[in-house]
Amino acid sequence: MNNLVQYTKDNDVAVITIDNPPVNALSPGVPEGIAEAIAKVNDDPDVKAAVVIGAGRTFVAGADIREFGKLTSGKPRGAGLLPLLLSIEDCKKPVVMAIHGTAFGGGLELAMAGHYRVAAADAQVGQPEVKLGLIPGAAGTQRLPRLAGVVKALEMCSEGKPISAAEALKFGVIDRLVEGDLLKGAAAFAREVTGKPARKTRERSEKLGTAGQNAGPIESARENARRKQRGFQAPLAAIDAVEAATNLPFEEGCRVERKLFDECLFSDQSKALIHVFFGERAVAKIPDIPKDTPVFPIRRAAVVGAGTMGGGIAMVFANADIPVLLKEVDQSALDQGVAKIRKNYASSVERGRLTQKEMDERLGLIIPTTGYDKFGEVDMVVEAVFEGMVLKKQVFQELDRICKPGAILATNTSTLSIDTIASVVARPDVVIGTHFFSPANVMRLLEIVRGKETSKEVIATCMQLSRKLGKIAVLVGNCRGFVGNRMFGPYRREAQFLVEEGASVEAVDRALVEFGMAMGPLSTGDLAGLDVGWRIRKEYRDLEKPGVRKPIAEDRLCEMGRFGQKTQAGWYRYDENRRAIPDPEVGALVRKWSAEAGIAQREQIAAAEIVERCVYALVNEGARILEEGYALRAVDIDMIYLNGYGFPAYRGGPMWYADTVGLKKVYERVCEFREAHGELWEPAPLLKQLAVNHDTFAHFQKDAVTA
Ligand code: 3H9
Repeated sequence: MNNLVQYTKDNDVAVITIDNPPVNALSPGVPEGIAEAIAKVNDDPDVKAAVVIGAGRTFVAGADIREFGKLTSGKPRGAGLLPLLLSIEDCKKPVVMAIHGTAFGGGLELAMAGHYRVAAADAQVGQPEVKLGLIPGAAGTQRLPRLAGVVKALEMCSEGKPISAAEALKFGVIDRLVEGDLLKGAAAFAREVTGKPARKTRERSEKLGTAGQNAGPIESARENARRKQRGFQAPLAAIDAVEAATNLPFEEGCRVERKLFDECLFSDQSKALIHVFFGERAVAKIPDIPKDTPVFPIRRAAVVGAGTMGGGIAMVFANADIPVLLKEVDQSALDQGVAKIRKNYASSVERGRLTQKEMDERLGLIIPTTGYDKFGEVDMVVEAVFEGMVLKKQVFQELDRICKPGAILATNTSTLSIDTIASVVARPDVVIGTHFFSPANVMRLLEIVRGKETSKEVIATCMQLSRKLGKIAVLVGNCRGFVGNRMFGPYRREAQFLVEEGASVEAVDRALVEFGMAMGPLSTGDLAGLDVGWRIRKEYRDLEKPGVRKPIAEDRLCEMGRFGQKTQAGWYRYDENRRAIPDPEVGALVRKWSAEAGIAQREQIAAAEIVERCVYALVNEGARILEEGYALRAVDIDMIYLNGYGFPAYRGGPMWYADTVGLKKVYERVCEFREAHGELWEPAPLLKQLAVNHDTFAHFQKDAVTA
């Protein structure tokens, strides 16, 4: 036996322990070790049954995802595990799978090859492969419908969400919940079933249904996948594979699954989604802030400002079971803020996402106040007042006076300098940016902004806290717009230029939605409120370079009071349900303004050019940010765009996407745009350098973020 799989005996029960930390992935050596152990079970006359269990925190979390990255050819894969699973099912003695933690992907496939499955109450099982752009590749799509039924298997394989042990029991995926010691319970179960005929999952058919019964659920699964996971290929492939289980014998179904699995494995989508899986974990690793940096406990928090952002942030703390003070200047604004929070929670209760009891508990953790009296007790404050430096400075001076030593003083500013804010306090080392995205209680992204004086402990604390808050935190530097909004500027600028050059508003939005963006750039402006950018532009007008083209239409729309959804008119008109209606008046106005400004009109602007103009503008600015060190790695930028700006996960993020296109090609196109549209398209030196060296953004990394 190798050291990844141990074989021991508990009297007449063999115990096969998989020990491949941290998550017992099926790395090379693990399947071989299990196969050897099963052979021993067959050969040992004293052994009557076997238990397979995971060492450490979990059963098996699936195939080793790192191995997928090493595969380069189109040679069929996945076949390796199948013979092992057949040999387990063919074992002459009952094999009981004992599940704790997570039996995911190949882990659940392994478990389903056992004759029985028992699980700890807090265990979870699932086929999350679609989240990696894959489908189950070791007969998961064939065995799961035989155990759980076609409808449940369709859902689990195409959506990738795990189910709890209790639900798994209900659907027949597991046979018993074990209380107390899992191994003891599993061994006792194994003795109970010893001598009884053990059923092979692959030979079951009672839950497979008839063609007539399955047609509806399969079609509605496809419809759901197209709607809810627009643009993702793997969910549809997973449904095809489950369908094969319903109309083909097991072995043939496995062949269909393997073919689909291989197609997915070598797709750009899967490579992008695996990049996202590791990316979400990579952003937590900051080279100059080691893992053992001390962190402060955040037991109580406070939020200043009960507007949309402040209220959302207070909910984030309450959702993580952290009591939070919510402060507003006067009672009526406070009441309004609290009413909005209550309404948000109530709508979650209505939709069945929260129980009334949970809502009450969470509301109970939010303590409304109009004064700073209790601020001396909190470990962290997030300021979320109106975006103006004078006001922010006043708030921070107040916080400096009242908060206890060591309390973190965070600002939710999206545009102002952290260092200027920090300059008014006597303890700038505890000042940090925590830039939440709206709606704060929904969006996963949190930009953590490092000021010049921010201490490593404060950064480490915020990064760790973000996990508890259910956020993906990315450390960024203190430049204007930080990372996300700084890149969004050129992206939206190009969208507007395109309209001013003759593309319709709808054509620009449609091209980017078809590319995979959650929303088109012009619709996004309408949603956020066009007046927000308008006000900021007015404030920064003196920074504008004379003679450089700038968008004209959006300011004019604002001058007309067209602020977007909130005024029922912006780039589009909106009905009372906030549904967008194309507005020919906008087209006519923009044509007029463009003519006055002497902007040449083009007959036709292809969707591909619209995408290139907008997305390469993101990439070019991203390259500058990387070079200047305001983001540590390209993957950090990617995670910001996926979690805060609706960039399609199956394209991996803007920088990954550019690597996929090829930086030489991107650079050449940027140069063409420079020729056609002027200096705004000056290629970032880093883009040029990497393109010339046939390199990628993925290889580029800074040692520390520029503060
Ligand atoms: C599959 O199974 C295909 C099959 O059909 C078979 C085909 C033939 N491989 O997330 P954490 C690493 S596809 C390699 O921070 P948690 C992870 O990167 C697979 N590494 O912990 C991290 O490393 P680091 C289907 C893996 O407690 C460390 O382990 N399975 C794998 O928050 C700790 O992870 C999945 O998609 C892996 N499979 O969450 C499950 N899994 O410390 C993917 C984790 O260097 N995994 N690592 O950053 C998960 O969902 C979560 O990791 C899990 C634990 C819930 C298990």
